[in-house]
Amino acid sequence: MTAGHPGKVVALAGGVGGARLVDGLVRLLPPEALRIIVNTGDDFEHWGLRICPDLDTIMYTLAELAPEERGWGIDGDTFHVLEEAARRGAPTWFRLGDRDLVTHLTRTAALARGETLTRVTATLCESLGVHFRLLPMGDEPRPTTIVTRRGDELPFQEWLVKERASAEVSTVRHGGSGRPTAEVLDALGGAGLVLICPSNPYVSIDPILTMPGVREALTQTKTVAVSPIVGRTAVKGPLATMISQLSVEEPSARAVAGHYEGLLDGYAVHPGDAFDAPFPILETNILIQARKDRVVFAGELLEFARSLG
Ligand code: FO1
Repeated sequence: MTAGHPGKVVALAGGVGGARLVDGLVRLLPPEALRIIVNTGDDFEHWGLRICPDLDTIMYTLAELAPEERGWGIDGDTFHVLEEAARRGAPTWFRLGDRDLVTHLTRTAALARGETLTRVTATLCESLGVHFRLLPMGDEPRPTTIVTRRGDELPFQEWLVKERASAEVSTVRHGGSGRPTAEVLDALGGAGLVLICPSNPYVSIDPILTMPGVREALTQTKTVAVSPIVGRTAVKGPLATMISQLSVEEPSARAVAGHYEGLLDGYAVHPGDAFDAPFPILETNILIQARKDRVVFAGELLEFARSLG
């Protein structure tokens, strides 16, 4: 463990699953003790706008704007723009709400003025009363591409949303420069604990882990992951099928721990999913769709992490 301040926590997060754990952590840690490094591999251009789904999902969740069950977008948003776009023949497979669009318009304009994604994310969070630091993993695009068994190369959102994750995956490709921001490396360097959120390891956590300097930082810091799988099924999204397609393993909490080979000092799994591991396992309820469960689990997780010494 580095000399990092024992209280400084860094969370690596993707979309809905990561947002829910972070929503619990922010009720227990002050802003100066928590940094959230967010996947930008899902980001894409749509309608001429820069869309950052994972950054927005976490921001809206912390602003208490996200719908509790669905997890993304703004609860109660309207879709008049989308309906008009449909009338004019524009692509509407990615549902952008009217209030959600303000985020995309603001971000796209700021980036066009030369602002960094890190800076515009901070401004957007402040405008929504979110006082925690959301750090994009990098300021340069690092688009995730899904290479299907048929050999097609699909941008992530087209695979996930437009094709409803129907095409079998043969590999996941991370594009772009892959340089982490100084803020990300600074957060990792000073961390006493890194939490890998219950996000999809292949498309939400790997884009972060495969950036230079990140994996090395984790090997020198106490690192605890939360399983994104309960039994044989993913808590959210296409993860279970991806595990069977991308690894020789059956989908399980154990398979995900195997994917993080060598990084974990502890692992939280749902009751019944524990296994023989070279690190301690916390077996507790990890289903935290309901807001009230998020802070309960986050508290148990921090206590478990502290118990690791
Ligand atoms: N997911 C969908 O399945 N369908 C959508 O139409 C959709 C729209 C959308 C708009 C804004 C946003 O921030 C997220 C949105 N998502 C949608 C979710 C998103 O595709 C995934 O949740 C993340 O990329 C996975 O982490």
